[in-house]
Amino acid sequence: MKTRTDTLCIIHEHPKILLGMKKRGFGKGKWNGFGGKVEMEGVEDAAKRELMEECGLEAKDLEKVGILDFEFQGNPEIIQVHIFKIGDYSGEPEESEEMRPKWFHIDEIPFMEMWPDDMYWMPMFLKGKKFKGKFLFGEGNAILEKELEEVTEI
Ligand code: 6OG
Repeated sequence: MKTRTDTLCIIHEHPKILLGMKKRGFGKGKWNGFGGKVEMEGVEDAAKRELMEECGLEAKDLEKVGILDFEFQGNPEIIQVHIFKIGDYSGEPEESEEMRPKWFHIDEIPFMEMWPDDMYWMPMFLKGKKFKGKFLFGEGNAILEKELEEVTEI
């Protein structure tokens, strides 16, 4: 199995979170945090770069809160997503070619239009917990297997 590393940044300004509607590519039509593939750089630098590219915000303070491994049945590549909470940032969210940002109240997170794993780890994220996990997806992105645990260190 090959592993690819991705980042995912979520801004939590209680009681709202900032998500973006993915307009193209992998996950098109879903609300998600901002992120993408790590290139020739550190994971944190990649997270900052993707946040800037996708919604024009400069992350001032990032905290890694989760690592999730995603496997799709029949695909030999594991996507390891490093999830960051952005505590402080500068700028105003702006639409890009890839994402249309929108604030959601935490009671109105559109889980039905998000990756199906999100409803499991988002409550941990919102409570300020750290977590690690692994999801196996099958046909129609149905979750076939899941492991998710709260951790103290990432
Ligand atoms: P590009 O490859 O388009 O970035 N990502 C996932 N996010 C969630 N919530 N669940 C998943 O379950 C995901 N798989 C990938 C990582 C893809 C973006 O999508 C995230 C990246 O931020 C399967 O550059």
